[in-house]
Amino acid sequence: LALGRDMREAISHDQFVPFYQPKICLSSGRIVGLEALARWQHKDKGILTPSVFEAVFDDPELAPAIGKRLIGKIASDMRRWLDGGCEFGRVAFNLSSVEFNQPNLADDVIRVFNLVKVPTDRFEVEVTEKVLLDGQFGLVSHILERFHEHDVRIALDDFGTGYASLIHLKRFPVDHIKIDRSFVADLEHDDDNAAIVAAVIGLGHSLGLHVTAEGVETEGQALRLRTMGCHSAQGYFYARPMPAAQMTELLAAWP
Ligand code: G
Ligand code: G
Ligand code: NA
Ligand code: MN
Repeated sequence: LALGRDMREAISHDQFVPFYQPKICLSSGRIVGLEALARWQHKDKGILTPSVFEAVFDDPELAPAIGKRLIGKIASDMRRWLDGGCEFGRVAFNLSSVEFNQPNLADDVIRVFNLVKVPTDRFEVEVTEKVLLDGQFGLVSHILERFHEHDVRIALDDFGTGYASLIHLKRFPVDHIKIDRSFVADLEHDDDNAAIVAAVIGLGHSLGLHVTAEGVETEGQALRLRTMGCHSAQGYFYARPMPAAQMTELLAAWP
């Protein structure tokens, strides 16, 4: 990966931080979890989204190091929330394909959780179908099983956009499917999207999986999803991804 000076500095000065977006239970309205999303705290340009640095998550040298440092920060934020009596549910973090080239990934990450004394069942790993397909089957399933043994939940992200091989739901220890936001957009006016969302929710129910809708931007979408039996929702309608300090305030103020 050819890096500009800015990016090299971002890595050496550890300028990547987790932002958090809440996930809301559609029947109770409560926050049941958060997704951690990486941001670059640029010295002049302010907060930058992965659109300008996503390539680092595909780099075999950089991704493991940056990923682990982010996970360390996530675990510390959670420790602080636990100490403050702040209920946040479960926190999900994303892992890319190249991060799965590390046979000890799960054990390394779990060691970090243990170090800060945050229970492992407070975490969730989000992977896309790309991760399941790119990686060596034996290695990826070993790592996911290892997480799973420690009650770290496994979510299949962007569900429906990849190869939609339902076989993934059988071959890997998936607990949770996240319906991609492209199907949630226009849910109220596009019958095809509504049919796809309904089918995925039905699939989730049949297989005993938790189902989250991503990219919920309107109250209409949220109501429709609730009627359809979707468990939880995430999106701008509720909140945008925000820094840990702001999330502390949101958690305290949420009804
Ligand atoms: O956060 P949005 O806010 O812009 O995220 C864009 C993309 O970057 C998403 O597909 C998300 O999965 C990915 N992403 C965000 N944070 C991380 C991270 O910490 N690790 C990995 N591997 N991907 C991430
Ligand atoms: O990991 P994943 O690809 O699912 O990352 C989620 C992405 O979706 C992030 O870039 C996040 O900032 C973005 N996002 C979260 N909520 C919404 C939303 O309501 N609308 C849109 N357009 N994007 C969202
Ligand atoms: Na994700
Ligand atoms: Mn997604």
